[in-house]
Amino acid sequence: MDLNQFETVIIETDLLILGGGMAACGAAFEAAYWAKKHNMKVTLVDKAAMERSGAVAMGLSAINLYLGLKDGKNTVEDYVNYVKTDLMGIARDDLVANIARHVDSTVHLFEKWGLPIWKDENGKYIHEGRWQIMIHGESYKNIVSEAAKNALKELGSNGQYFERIFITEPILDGDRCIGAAGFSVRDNNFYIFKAKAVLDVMGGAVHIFRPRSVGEGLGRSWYPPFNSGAGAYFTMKAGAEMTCQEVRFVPVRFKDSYGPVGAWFLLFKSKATNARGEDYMVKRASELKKWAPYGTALPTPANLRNYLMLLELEEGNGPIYMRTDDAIKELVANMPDEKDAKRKLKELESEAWEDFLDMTVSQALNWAAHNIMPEENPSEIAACEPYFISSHSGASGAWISGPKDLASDEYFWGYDNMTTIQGLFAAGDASGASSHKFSSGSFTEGRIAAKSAIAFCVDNIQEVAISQETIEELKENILRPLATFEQHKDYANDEDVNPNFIKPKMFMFRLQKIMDEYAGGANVGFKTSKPLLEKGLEFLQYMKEDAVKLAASDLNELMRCWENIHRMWQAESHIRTMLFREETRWPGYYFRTDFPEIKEEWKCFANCRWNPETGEWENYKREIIEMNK
Ligand code: SFD
Ligand code: AMP
Repeated sequence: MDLNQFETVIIETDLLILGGGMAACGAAFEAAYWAKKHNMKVTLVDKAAMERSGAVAMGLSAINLYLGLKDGKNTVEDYVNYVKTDLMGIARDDLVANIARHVDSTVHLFEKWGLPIWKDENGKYIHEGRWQIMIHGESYKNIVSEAAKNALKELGSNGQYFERIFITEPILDGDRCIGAAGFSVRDNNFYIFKAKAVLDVMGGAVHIFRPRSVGEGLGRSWYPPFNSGAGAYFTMKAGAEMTCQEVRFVPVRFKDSYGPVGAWFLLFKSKATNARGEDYMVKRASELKKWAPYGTALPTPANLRNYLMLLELEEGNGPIYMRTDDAIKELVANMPDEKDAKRKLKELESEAWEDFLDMTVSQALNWAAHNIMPEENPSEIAACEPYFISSHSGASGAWISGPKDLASDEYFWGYDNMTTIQGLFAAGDASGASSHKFSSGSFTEGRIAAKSAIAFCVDNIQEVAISQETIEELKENILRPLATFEQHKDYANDEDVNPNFIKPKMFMFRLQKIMDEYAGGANVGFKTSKPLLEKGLEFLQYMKEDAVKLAASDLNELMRCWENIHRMWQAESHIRTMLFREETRWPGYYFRTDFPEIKEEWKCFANCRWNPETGEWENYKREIIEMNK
């Protein structure tokens, strides 16, 4: 590929929204309202097509965050306590509460835009659990992205969105973020986006750890493989403070195809057992006392539910089963007559299949392929490989300012959701320490962040400037893998094996092997220790040296190269923060064999920062402060 063919396109805007997922759609919707008032430009950039990009690509079968504040059953404080307990005491009350107090209105908007929400005979939402409501959500992302696009279109020439442009790097002016660089994955265009405020909503990180599915199902993962760590990389590379980079999420899912378990546990009241039919949550209840007060609270935190299951597997009591058959029998047994029981059985069968068809189609195929009928057979469940996703039950992401009325002075620095870099905002999976926001909360947080980012633009109206030298430097660096391939491709007769370069797929396998074996991946039972982490870090340094030799034969591979560099940074911050926290706090997510207990002195945030001036990492503790009430 001739690099001289690459055009440099410069786009100028006020607010730049990076990503096109749930948080980005919320941001675009809200930003359009405030931009109209202040005559501001809003530009959104997604690496894929918004209609099906991000985690909600396949759809969802539930909205996991809805408080129903009007009904008076739940309060914002209840939700804050739930989230904090689930994360073993580590959460920012102010951030969780800010989302929780606004989320209901988001859900009502989704319904207005056409999302079908399950209702009972009185027209009330059907709850899966206390905070979760059921939806017919196969087209969830289409509905939400259409509303976001419409909002931008209403701004006329002040609103635009770009699809299939991959963002690689932040652009800085001192301690302020003034834009981003990227490239089109469809044509030879290199992009510079100049902005007064930048909102990073580029999602979580998948395929950093070796997945359970390798050759036979490579690419199959619970969270979308195309969320490859850009969210965290962007803020880290800008020099922003990060939080909870050690808090990965290990979900338990139906084995091999990663089907969701929430509806089974909460809606169908199913139990999970070992191969002997023993309910490990009952059998091992005494283990939970070691992790008090969180272990003895209800519901049991997700990582501890995992942990009890992992103990069963260690003792050789697998496979672990979701007892779908027993759950359905139990629900039907409560019906007064046979006709009702038959109708109920049909209804439950259809709900069970829809749960997968709405959000994890391959799990339905897996059932069909293995002759599984949920009303007749139990199904295997298993702990997945770890993911970085702060919107579900993980917490990693940027350290952001809270809302003025709820945040303590230490947690507030002028604008909601602004990172420690001026003009750089984060939300959804890209912001940390406010878990359990899910799809509705991420959209809501995007709204909060966008409103605040527009306020930043209003307060900082002067134009920003990016020098030609910076642009040329970025272009050369970002397109380097294409140049490397071009230069050396004829040295060997196999494109993938060449001593002069490394292809992104090999690079990814190498990263995943390090993370799996040294940083507590699925294949070592999520266990690690100081010597293992230090060895992993050593191997990561060699990878960093080799990263300059990444090679791409086309635009798609160029994207793969950068995805893996982003992953590598997330991996390094993860290892460093696990090393820093000398305790085991989330035993079902990772277990430090050298520090096997939870410790009061570590009831704090473990934050980190990559210093762009020195190129060194810093780790430090931050206090957990309750919100102002
Ligand atoms: O079953 C770049 N989620 C669930 N949420 C719920 O409310 N209910 C559920 O039922 C949920 N479950 C679930 C969920 C997700 C998945 C995959 C499954 C099941 C199978 C979680 C939500 O989906 C999640 O919380 C939100 O989507 C998070 O929102 P956000 O905006 O932080 O991330 P995103 O939607 O993935 O969007 C990311 C965007 O960034 C783009 N992007 N753009 C440009 N340049 C780059 N370099 C980029 N890198 C990424 C992406 O294209 C995307 O647009 S259940 O488990 O509980
Ligand atoms: P999941 O399908 O595991 O992503 O779960 C969907 C929702 O149900 C999330 O809010 C989970 O925290 C919650 N959940 C799943 N399983 C359980 C359980 N056994 N007990 C309590 N909450 C659960």
